[in-house]
Amino acid sequence: MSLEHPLEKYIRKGMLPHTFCAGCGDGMIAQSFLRAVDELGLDFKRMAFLSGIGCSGWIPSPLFDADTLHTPHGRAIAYATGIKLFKPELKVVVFVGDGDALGIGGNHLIHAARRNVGMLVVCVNNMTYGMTGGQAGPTTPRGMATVTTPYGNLERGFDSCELVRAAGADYVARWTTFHMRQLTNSFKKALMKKGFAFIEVVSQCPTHLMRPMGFKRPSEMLLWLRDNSIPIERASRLPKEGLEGKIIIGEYIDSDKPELSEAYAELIQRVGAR
Ligand SMILES: Cc1ncc(C[n+]2csc(CCOP(=O)(O)OP(=O)(O)O)c2C)c(N)n1
Repeated sequence: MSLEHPLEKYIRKGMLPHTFCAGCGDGMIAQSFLRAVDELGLDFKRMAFLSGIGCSGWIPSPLFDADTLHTPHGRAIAYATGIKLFKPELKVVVFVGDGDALGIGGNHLIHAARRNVGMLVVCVNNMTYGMTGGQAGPTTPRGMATVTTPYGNLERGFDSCELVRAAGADYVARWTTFHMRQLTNSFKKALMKKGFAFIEVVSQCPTHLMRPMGFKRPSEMLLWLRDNSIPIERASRLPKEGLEGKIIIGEYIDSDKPELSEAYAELIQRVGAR
């Protein structure tokens, strides 16, 4: 009997045990993603993985035994755009933190969605700048205590899914680390999309947010994610005031608009034929 985990074949040799903090959601997201790849039977060697600087950047790099590129903070989507246009046959997947995707890298995100570049962006929203010590960021909920907002965050968090949908993405969804089965199914759908796909996963950061949130165990953070989530269908029937501080989960859009690298290839053929 083999004792190897069925997903271990996707992990680069010598990379286990991984370096995530105990109770972090990053390992759960990695597993959910690899399960989707496995269930779809995708060729891992025909995929390119990119990440920025941040805890979530460690999900593909160095963990995944595939082509990975660890880019400067906030720039992974720009590198991914270059890869997709140069090698459109590759499935391009980007793992970024909420600070990376919506803070420093916000413009790259908006414009990649507007151009509908064929890639999947997985935004791990742990509600904080994890790697640098738990500062408040663009998705930190209002009122949440962090090291830079000890009396509670005064700002409203970004709604990344609304933003990316409005910018023009083909597929947008939000789940939490409590919703692993839905997340895997969503990964499967997003991986088969031609255009720009974006999945936000709201996750727990036990190292920096567990105590400020008043919890003793990471599992309590998972229950908090469960209790604060509302399916998008139900949210659409509720008054806006009732949704303050809630995590609206589900699919925001599922469409098939023209994808940039395909349009680019057609242009090259058309101009080349002249
Ligand atoms: C250009 C640049 N600015 C700032 C930093 C410092 N920095 C490294 S990681 C990070 C924040 C990471 O937060 P997030 O993107 O939310 O990812 P997480 O670590 O929470 O997964 C910052 C600000 C950097 N490395 N490069």
